Order: sequence, then C-alpha cells, then structure tokens
Amino acid sequence: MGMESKFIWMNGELVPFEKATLHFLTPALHYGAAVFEGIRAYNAAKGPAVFRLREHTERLFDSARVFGFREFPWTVDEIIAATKDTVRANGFKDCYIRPLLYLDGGGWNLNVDGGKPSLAIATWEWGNYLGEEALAKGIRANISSFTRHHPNVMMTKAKVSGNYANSFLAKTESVRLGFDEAILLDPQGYIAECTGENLFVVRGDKLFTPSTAPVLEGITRQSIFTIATDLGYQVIEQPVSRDQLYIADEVFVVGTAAECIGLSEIDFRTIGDGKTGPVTRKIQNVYHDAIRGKVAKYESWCDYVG
Ligand code: PPE
Repeated sequence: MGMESKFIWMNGELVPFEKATLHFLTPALHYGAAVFEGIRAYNAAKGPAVFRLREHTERLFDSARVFGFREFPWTVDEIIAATKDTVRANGFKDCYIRPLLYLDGGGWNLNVDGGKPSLAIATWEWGNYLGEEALAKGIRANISSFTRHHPNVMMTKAKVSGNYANSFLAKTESVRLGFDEAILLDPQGYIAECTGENLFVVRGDKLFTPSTAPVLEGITRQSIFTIATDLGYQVIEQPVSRDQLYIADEVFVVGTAAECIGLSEIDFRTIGDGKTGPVTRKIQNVYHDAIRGKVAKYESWCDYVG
C-alpha cells in the first residue's frame, strides 16, 4: 500500500515524509496511549473537500477527553486548519487523513498526566479499504470469536489506539478463516460493530442498527441515518441479534475507510439473494454523491480545502 506523501504535519510544522519519525521510547508506541481519527477528502464539485471535518475533529477531542488528556495545545479550529493545510500541501484530491494525538515525553508509569499530547496529521491515497471487489459483489463476514469491548473496560466512544488490538484479533482471525471482515458481538451477545465499521440491517421497509451505547459513534453511521431517513426509510436503533442478520433482506456496513458496503454472506449463510441489495445500493449511491458535494442538502458536509 502506497502511503507516501510529501509532508506530514507534526506539532505545527509540515515535515517532509521521510523525516516524520518518532523515538522508540515514545510511550504511545508501547501502550497504545494515543487517540486518532479516520477522515476522507474527496475531489468534490468545487475541488478537494474534507467530509464532515468538524465532526471528526470534535470526535478527536472527545476521544482525548475520554482517554484522560486534560490540556490540548490546539483548538478544534486550529486542527481543522492544519488538516486542510496538510491536504493542500500534499496536492491530493482524494485521500485518507489520519490525525493522531499521542502521549509523548513521559507517561511511563501508566499515568496520562506524566506525559504531554503531541499531534500529527498524515494523509495518503487509500483506495477501497475492503478490497477491489467489495463494492460490486459485497463482502463475506463472520461473527468473531472475540467480543467487542465492554464499555467500562475500553471506552468504545473513543478511538483509542490501544482499543484496536481487539480489532486486530478479530480481523486477523476472520481473514485467516477466509472471510473479508469480522462482526463483533457486545458483552451481552448482541451485534456491536465490525473491526472498523458500524452495521445496518434491512428488513422489509425498515432499517435497524445497534444503538451507540456499546460502539463507536460513527460519523458515516450518522450520515447514512440521515440519508436513509430522507429517502423515506424508518431507521430503528435497537439491540440486533446474530440470527436477525441471518434472516435479514440486506446487511451493510459503513465507515469512513470502507464507505458503504453490502454483505453477501455471514457465517456461510447467504444474505438476501447474495448480492448487494436494492436498498443498500440506493443508500450507497446517495452517499457516493454526498461525499463529492453533488447533493445540495448535504453540501454542508463537504469542507473545501480551498
Ligand atoms: N467502528 C469502528 C470500530 C471504527 O474503527 C470505525 C471507523 C467505525 C465504526 C466507523 O466510524 P466512522 O468512520 O466515523 O464512520 N474506522 C476507521 C479506521 C479503520 C482503520 O483501519 O484504521 C475508518 O473508517 O477510518
């Protein structure tokens, strides 16, 4: 995967890509003591635009607060400006953006107050996250043998780097079993989310999705919620069981990296007719237009880098 770019923004400066390095003894590397965002910019109607940049930046702050960071050297507006500067400086039109707020210079006694937060923002050109055929054919998923975090163990509202050890376990197992993605259950046994996506179920004219209590408050989830409601579907947040997936008409997953992808099969059971279903397609098409600034009512979601 080509992750190269010209510059990575580090603590206020645009640093040449090959110079954007950290010391081995950075505590974030040893303990996952960092919080991050995953954002995309798209070549929209009037040039490159970052999708829902303010919401992502605010969630970065929320993650930091949840993890316990107390003092930030930057404001939301400064990080928004820095993100746009980074995209502009690299000359990308379509790209993925990864801000990481990490514990630096101290924190070896497992105390957030022992270190200070540093911030870096990288960007690279990242194609289809779930594989080239995912959009056309849908993907095959399994219910993971690993459980999603209990909310009082790992703080699922925060994108803490260390939380992703759970996603690594589930994804590695899933791919080794021959699937494309894992679906994790919450500690009560209901559907939580995938390793990097939220999940929706279509049954009849209704959509169901797990409530945000045990999962990340996905910004794509929120956007899809709005799009589906505007298209006239009733979207219901409620506990979703594993067998509800097996008998669904359609199941699809949503996230910044993955965008909106249908599931063709779960645990060796065909979902619907085994293709990306009509409701998923309809919502997916509006989402694809929205991220590129082609839908007037969602234009405010696109923040032009200028
Ligand atoms: N759940 C999890 C666990 C998650 O990591 C993501 C994003 C979502 C839901 C969807 O959230 P949102 O992007 O706000 O709609 N996963 C990010 C990281 C993936 C990675 O491999 O890293 C992403 O999609 O950018």
